[in-house]
Amino acid sequence: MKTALVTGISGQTGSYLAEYLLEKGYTVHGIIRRSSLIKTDRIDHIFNKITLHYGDLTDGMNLMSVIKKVQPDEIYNMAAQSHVQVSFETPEYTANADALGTMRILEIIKNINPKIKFYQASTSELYGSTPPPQDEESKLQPQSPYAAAKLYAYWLTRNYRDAYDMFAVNGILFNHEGPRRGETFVTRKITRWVAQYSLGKTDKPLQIGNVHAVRDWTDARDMVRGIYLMMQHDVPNDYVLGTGVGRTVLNLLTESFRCIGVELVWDGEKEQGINSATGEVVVEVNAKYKRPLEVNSLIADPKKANTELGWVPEISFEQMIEEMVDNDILSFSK
Ligand code: NDP
Ligand code: GDR
Repeated sequence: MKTALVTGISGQTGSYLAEYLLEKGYTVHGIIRRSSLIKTDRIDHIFNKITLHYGDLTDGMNLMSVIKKVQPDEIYNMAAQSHVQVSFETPEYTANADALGTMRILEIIKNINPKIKFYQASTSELYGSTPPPQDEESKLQPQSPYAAAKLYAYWLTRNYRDAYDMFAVNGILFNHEGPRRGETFVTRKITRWVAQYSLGKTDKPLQIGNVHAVRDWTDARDMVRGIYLMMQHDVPNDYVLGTGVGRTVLNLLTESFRCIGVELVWDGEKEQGINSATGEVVVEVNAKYKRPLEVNSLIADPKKANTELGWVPEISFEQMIEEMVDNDILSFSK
């Protein structure tokens, strides 16, 4: 039986990963941060099957003692300050957690047991202004403090693999979503608002930023399968995971409203979304949600993962959004 340590286990993808590893027969440990309110909603249902340790990526001594105690076979570094817009306001903290945090874990592995396998949660944000489609060979041109911090972590993961013969891999994951997605990311922000609208619980239009940005949205559960396959492959390598289909934020809005039977019409001049049946303004662009630098278009070319890992996503975009809207309707109905 293998032992895995998951940082960021209370986050969206870390929680799905923990479930998946349990299904595979792993003993699962996770690191959570102390907070004044309990934030374990995403892992409450598996609470008795996993072991949690308090910790923080910014605290090297703590990481050292947890890793020594757990003696994992595999470490999945899912923890991060993961919000791109927030990273413009907290660049130093983002670098400390996302860049130096990764370095701390790599150094500990190197020093205490270089046989521990390591997964780094890298991101399509690394490509920044490079036009799509993006694959493992595309130029890395980060456009935010978040992406720059993740670039350091990405390179260090490669460097430790090459220098110390460690099994260290980068999963270069494009956007992934699901009912557990954080509430301030664009998909969940929209599905939550749409759910409230369908229940008559909104008092003003949804406030949104750039509706023209293109992203490749995949279901987080499909991604978790890909992450696992990378870690079980014969040789450590870096892989892009995504569907290969790009959609605008406007497409996402239209699809989310479709789930509640509303046809959304976009007025490009006024930058407003209108309910075609009632004429009501339901979406408004608000500059507050626009970023100092935008990443215009990210669309994966996942050929390498398709051929070398046999990974293909199974859940469609439409299924994923419908599940998110339904799930939000359910929780707002309580
Ligand atoms: P979330 O924001 O949902 O989860 C992040 C997790 O990291 C939370 O458990 C959070 O804890 C924890 N965390 C944050 N800061 C620290 C810290 N200093 N020390 C320890 N733990 C910390 O992110 P996702 O699950 O969506 O993403 C997982 C990883 O994948 C992240 O590294 C993200 O950058 C990366 N990624 C995500 C993509 C996506 O589309 N979801 C795409 C590509 C990469 P708490 O609950 O206390 O805040
Ligand atoms: P992203 O995800 O920045 O791609 O990072 P997010 O959902 O925040 O934004 C996607 C796109 O939507 C535009 N947008 C808005 N975004 C938010 N959050 N809120 C809004 O109101 C809004 N309006 C428009 C954004 O400008 C952007 O173009 C996610 C995170 O999970 C990262 O951790 C991860 O590395 C990348 O995906 C891949």
